Amino acid sequence: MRRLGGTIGTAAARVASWGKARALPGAAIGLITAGLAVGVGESAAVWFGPRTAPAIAVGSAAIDLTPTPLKEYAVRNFGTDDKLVLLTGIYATLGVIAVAAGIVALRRLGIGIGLVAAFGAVGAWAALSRPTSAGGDVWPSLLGAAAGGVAMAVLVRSYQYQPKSPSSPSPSPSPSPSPSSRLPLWAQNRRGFLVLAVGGAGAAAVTGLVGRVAVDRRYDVAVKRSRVRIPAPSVRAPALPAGVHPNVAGLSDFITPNPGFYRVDTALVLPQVDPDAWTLRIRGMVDHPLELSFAELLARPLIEHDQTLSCVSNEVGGPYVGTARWIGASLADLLREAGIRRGADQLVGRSIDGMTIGTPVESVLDGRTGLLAVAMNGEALPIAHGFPCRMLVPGFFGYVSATKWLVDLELTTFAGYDSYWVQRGYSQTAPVKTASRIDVPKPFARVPAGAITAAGVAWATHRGIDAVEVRSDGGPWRLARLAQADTPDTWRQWTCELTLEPGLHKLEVRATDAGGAVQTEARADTFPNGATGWHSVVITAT
Ligand SMILES: Nc1nc2c(c(=O)[nH]1)N[C@H]1C(S)=C(S)[C@@H](COP(=O)(O)O)O[C@H]1N2
Ligand SMILES: [Mo]
Repeated sequence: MRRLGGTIGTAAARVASWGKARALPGAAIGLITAGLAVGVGESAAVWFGPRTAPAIAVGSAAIDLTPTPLKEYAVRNFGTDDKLVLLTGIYATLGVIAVAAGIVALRRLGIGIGLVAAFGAVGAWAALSRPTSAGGDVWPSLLGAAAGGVAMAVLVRSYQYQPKSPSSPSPSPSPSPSPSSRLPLWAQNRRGFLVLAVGGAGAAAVTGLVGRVAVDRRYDVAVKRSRVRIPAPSVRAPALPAGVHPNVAGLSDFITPNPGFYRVDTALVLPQVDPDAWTLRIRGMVDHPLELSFAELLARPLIEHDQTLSCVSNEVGGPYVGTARWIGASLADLLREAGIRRGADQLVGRSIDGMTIGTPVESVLDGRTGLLAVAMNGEALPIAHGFPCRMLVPGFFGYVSATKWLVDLELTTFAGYDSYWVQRGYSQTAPVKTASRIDVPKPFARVPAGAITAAGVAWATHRGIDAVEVRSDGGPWRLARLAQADTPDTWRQWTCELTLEPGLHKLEVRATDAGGAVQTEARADTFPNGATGWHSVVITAT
């Protein structure tokens, strides 16, 4: 027993000291390998396009493959930061695996190289899985993996030629001299290893940073966007009535400024669409397929129109809603020019990055102001909001009406085609549900007891809002004072004076749409076609 124990003890000590001796250089080798692979991949993406960079490709594939409930969770908890969280997660995972691969590689180089190759394959597969991918998209991942593999082999061999220190006996077989002959003599000692490691880390940093900056520069369309001149619209929106916005501190602006407008999309890197090269195709079940340049789109009669846009993922009381003054060409006019064939009931918008969004043809043609929008609040569409052209159809959630970076319109049927979110379980079509929100007071605010003014917004886009009611502590509903309406396609602001005793209070709000339907109290999840329920805030009067 003693002997056995002693043997195990010695073996454990050996493994431990072996592990210790190799943990640090192994981790360094792994991280340098991964860094160089990612860096070379980023540099190669300068040629093959921003979405072919390995981490971006893997992240984009992950977004498309993520089960809907997890995606809902991410949107709920990380909001617009969800993409940052995802990329951080990808880099962290890569880092952990890289450390392990480096340590393993010191013992078995083949396994380490195999892991690097596997990662290259995953990156290449992810790049190919993009809906708009081309064969060349695999190169950044493959070149990155090749660079990483070479770096790993060189570093491992160089490290193995260090003189063995007596305190860390090596259980691995002595390296055979043949591979060493491929390394120059200077690399076959500790100093040589350090030089190689520092050089590898430097090369990783340079290729990564230079690649990233060059990609941003080469594909950035901000300068072209700044040169776009939007012609004066032939149909102007009426001036905003003076009374659309009650002057209450903390109440949302009536027109949401562009920088504060919510953004929801699956784009890990913003599509950079060159307006000079942009075209819009209209095809499918039409008599005359059309193709339009940006200049031709701008030359059409332009319509200015105020519209509230909201997201199906908006929770009761949530922030994914905003109102803007848009300018665009009439969607219905263009479709009529193309000649819609009988039976076409779905209009599918495609973006340059392959997003698909399906809208009922019937609604587009029923007289509402659907736009091929080119401007938002007095400037060309911001890149994040779809530059150079997006679709808008008032009355529907964004995922079934508001394709950004639009390049293609296809007339088809609902029976024949499911768009992106429909493939993931959401409803084929989803009219905006009547909703209302308390902006003031904020949740858990402390307010002076006595008279207070509550204020907020309510929307039933395209139907319009006829009434808003507020109550405290489950008491009788009181009619709020409605601010002036802009159009049925925009939200409506409201205020309500309340008198509160000292103590804790729960305020609730509900709206009635212009058809007389009262917003339902029944709670529904955002999936599969939008949340319902009354928004409430709990406050303390003191
Ligand atoms: N190309 C593209 N268009 C898109 C999306 C997208 O992911 N990709 N998301 C849609 C969704 S879900 C919404 S709610 C709106 C949001 O528009 P915004 O980001 O301009 O507010 O865009 C829609 N258009
Ligand atoms: Mo959305």
